[in-house]
Amino acid sequence: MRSLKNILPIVLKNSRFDVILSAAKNLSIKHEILRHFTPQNDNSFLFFSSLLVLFASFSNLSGQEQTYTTSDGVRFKVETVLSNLEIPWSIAFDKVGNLYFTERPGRLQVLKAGATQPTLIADLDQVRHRGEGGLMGLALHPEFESNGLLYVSYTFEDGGDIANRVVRYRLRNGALSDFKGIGPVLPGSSVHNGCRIKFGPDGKLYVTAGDAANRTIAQDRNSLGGKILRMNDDGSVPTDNPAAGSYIYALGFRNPQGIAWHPDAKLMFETEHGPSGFDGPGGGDEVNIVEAGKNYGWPAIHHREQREGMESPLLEYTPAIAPASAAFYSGKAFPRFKNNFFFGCLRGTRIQRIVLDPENPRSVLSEESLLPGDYRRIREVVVGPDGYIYFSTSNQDGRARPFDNDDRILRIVPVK
Ligand SMILES: [Ca+2]
Repeated sequence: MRSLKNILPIVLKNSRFDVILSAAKNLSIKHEILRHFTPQNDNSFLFFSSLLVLFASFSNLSGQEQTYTTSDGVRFKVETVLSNLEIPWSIAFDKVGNLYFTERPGRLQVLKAGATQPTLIADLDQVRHRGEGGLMGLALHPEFESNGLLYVSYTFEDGGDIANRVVRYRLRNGALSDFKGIGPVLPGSSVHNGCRIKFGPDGKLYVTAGDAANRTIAQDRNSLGGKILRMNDDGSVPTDNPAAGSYIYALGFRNPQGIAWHPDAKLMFETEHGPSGFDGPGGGDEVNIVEAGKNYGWPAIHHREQREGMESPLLEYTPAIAPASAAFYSGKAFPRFKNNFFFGCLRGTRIQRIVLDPENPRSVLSEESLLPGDYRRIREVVVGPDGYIYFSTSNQDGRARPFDNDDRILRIVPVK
């Protein structure tokens, strides 16, 4: 149950029915509000809803947060880790539990293990934060604890052009040094910048590149837009990539925002946004299993369309839910989540949980929506070394009404 502390200021500051109803989403009083009042600005509504919130809160004086239960009986609650952030885009943990994160305007911060407030590492002034672009991806080198190598991806102005790139720094004593561009400069735009970066189980760096709102480049093997790229940790082309001398690992993507590997099968799962009207019929958000050299169709095929030589998605969502991340569960805190696939949804305002067949990870057994609407736009989802599921909100991006303490990084923790 959302606490009085969170709800009451919203009730007292807003006379708008939809705002109060949204704040009261998890409370049993929501039904009471709907039963007694119709959507109009009226003082009696404000007064009575305040009383109802007070009443509901008194029944929860223990201070416990709401307990949620999944369809298969897993009980959990949500804790706030950090508040008052601005579009936290990527989260990465080191092995001792320090939580590094990017904020799209350009900040790189760390929440040290055991701390309650983050420490600013850098505010990257070369980042161009406009539209959907800005400081996005973050990855720690597999040997980060010994070499301090840290990778970020961001939008910047390359001459007169908008572009994206991956860069590497060395983090030592809390400060960045040894700047190095990693791999090629990538197409950019105010939208569809890709920019998710992660090290795969093979130790290679994978980089998602969007179509930069120029859909034809996704099928053009001479462009790096609309691709998933694979590179060595120093930015060079691996000798075992699908095509000799090329960064391209797979092609035909519109705006891939999440990649993660199945812990046992080592298959790469990817989430991406489908067309949004100007470049095709709406919806068509995708989850794909991405394999070397394959073509995922954009823009030649979309939604569930099929074509020889192209891959149709494993899962497809219409209307759009705007999947924004990808994570596999491999922690100990939630045994029932083992090898489940999770991703945050912006427009879909939830975390989607995909249960795969343990005998065949290419087969979906079931899926369910967690926390629908409760935190509005959800972007990053990451499993921490403690086994808790960390996620970020994206309500300061101009596309939602933020809660008072947005944006936030939160975590899903088990309840016995
Ligand atoms: Ca596709």
